[in-house]
Amino acid sequence: MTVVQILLLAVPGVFMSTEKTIGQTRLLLSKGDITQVECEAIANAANSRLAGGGGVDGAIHRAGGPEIMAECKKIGHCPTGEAVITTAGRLRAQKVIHTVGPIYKGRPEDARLLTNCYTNSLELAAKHNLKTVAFPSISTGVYGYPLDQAAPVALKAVKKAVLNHPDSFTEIRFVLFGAESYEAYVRALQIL
Ligand code: AR6
Repeated sequence: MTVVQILLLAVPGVFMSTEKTIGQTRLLLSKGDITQVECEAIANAANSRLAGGGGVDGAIHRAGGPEIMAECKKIGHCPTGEAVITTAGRLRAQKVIHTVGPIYKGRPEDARLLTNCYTNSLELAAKHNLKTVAFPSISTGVYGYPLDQAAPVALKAVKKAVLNHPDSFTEIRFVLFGAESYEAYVRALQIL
């Protein structure tokens, strides 16, 4: 290996793989806005009242229109770690899966609840025969989960769910908002 190659490998994100295949499922990391993604389902980082809010939740409701909130109101509540499904309104996706991440407190419970978000979201997607699913980085905004801890938890949970549902998904994509988030997931993917 040349000195130039060694230096490039040391720069995060350069020459590091941003996808992996698990069985028949492509696990992909991309940067961007999840409201613009063309997957069959997109996940939302919601709150337990399904009341809308800031961050990705606000962006999804703004882009998808009032139909999504109307269904959220009918459902009413979603406990932390659980997931519910609604229409995607005007979005390109067919469905939005709303899941409620834990508010980070630095306890082992956090990782268990964050794992449940991905597991339960993918259970719901499989049940509805939604084969391509996009996730934001749940809990790592307003809910304060450190990215370097959340990324490996998220990827491990998705890997396990894919192995449990070998025929259900063709593509699972993380749509990461900003370089810091993207790079944390790229690092976590290397050791998955
Ligand atoms: N596309 C993809 N990711 C995004 C987008 C977007 N358009 N916008 C933000 N992110 P957050 P949480 C990233 O705060 O931490 C809401 O008020 C963002 O950079 O949206 O689970 C809810 O109603 C971050 O990396 O969700 C809840 O009350 C990630 O999405 C609470 O926030 C998650 O940040 C949930 O907090």
